[in-house]
Amino acid sequence: LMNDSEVTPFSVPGYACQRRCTLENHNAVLTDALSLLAENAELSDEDGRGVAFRRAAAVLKALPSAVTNMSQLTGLPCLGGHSLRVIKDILENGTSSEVESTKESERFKALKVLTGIFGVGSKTADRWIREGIHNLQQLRDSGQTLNRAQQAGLEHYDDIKQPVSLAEAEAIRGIVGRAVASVSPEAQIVLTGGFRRGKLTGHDVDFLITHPEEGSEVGLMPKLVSWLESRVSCHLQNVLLICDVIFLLMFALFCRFSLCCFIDKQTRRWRAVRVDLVVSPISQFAFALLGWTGSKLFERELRRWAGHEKGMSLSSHALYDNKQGRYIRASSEEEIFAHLGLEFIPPNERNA
Ligand code: 8DG
Ligand code: MN
Ligand code: MN
Repeated sequence: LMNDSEVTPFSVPGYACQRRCTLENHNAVLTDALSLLAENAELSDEDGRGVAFRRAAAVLKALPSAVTNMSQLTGLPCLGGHSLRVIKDILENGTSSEVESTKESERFKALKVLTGIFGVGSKTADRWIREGIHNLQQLRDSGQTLNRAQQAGLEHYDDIKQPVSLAEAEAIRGIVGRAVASVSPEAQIVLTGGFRRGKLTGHDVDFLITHPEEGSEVGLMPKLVSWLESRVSCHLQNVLLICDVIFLLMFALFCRFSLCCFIDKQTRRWRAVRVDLVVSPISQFAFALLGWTGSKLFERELRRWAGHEKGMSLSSHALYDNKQGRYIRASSEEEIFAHLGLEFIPPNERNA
């Protein structure tokens, strides 16, 4: 063991969008623990606490080696008293009693199971728990009224919980890509989300679609969806069987759809996969690409940086300069980072 006097503290910048963070994590035990507490806070509608744990975890993810001694953390940003206590517990005892008891708590387990159903958020889950519903069987037996998304979510619970592989994501890109090409030959489709950051699995597949001519993207989404509904059904092709890219659950949120489709891998089994489709006009494409690549914390930190340090408002549509009272155009992610006065961070280093 080192003396405190021999320890060189780590040093990282205060905002996650100033840090390069690959998928290599030297502090996974600590960040898993903090992420679990973040998740518990988020599921309990304590977003402030959730963000605090997420920020603390992101700082540890960015460190070049494993933390072995508390004094290495001196001066690091975003590590509040609560997070430091958890880290100390784990360094000294191998586990954190708070994390362990959270993991084992009936309420946390029930919240996880119920919000794991597509279409169920923490408010609904909380109401069900107060009505004595803690698991899927109790939910089925309860006679609760479920909307279409939730019905499909319950029906395909095991599939949707199962991570999507990169191979599956690419297969789905092929299908959606063909559909896009059929309804609008010049339209472009890009894989965003975790897969663009280099992850090999994900909880869904995120696509961003645009058209090189401003305005030609209008109406693309409904055309795409009806093409998928009518043409993809029961289309057999080698190892890939696509049937009924579900009409089950398609809900529009502005121009955003989240739908679920069945694919067959080599197993010829069907499975449901969550797919997020976003259409963006070309003038907003760089902002949409940046906004949908993630990670969620990286995005949040970009917006915090823009607001607090630059007096600007960043969204996945635009960048607005609050002082000058005008929108700032950008046609690439690099330009947006430059406007924000940030060093460009490539997607595979945005894994905060
Ligand atoms: P995963 O699916 O591999 O598990 O992780 P991910 O790809 O990083 O997460 P995600 O939940 O699919 O989210 C990808 C990005 O999309 C994330 O940075 C935040 C962004 N995003 C949403 N929902 C919304 C939304 O409603 N509006 C906007 N503008 N962005 C959103 O997830
Ligand atoms: Mn995703
Ligand atoms: Mn998504």
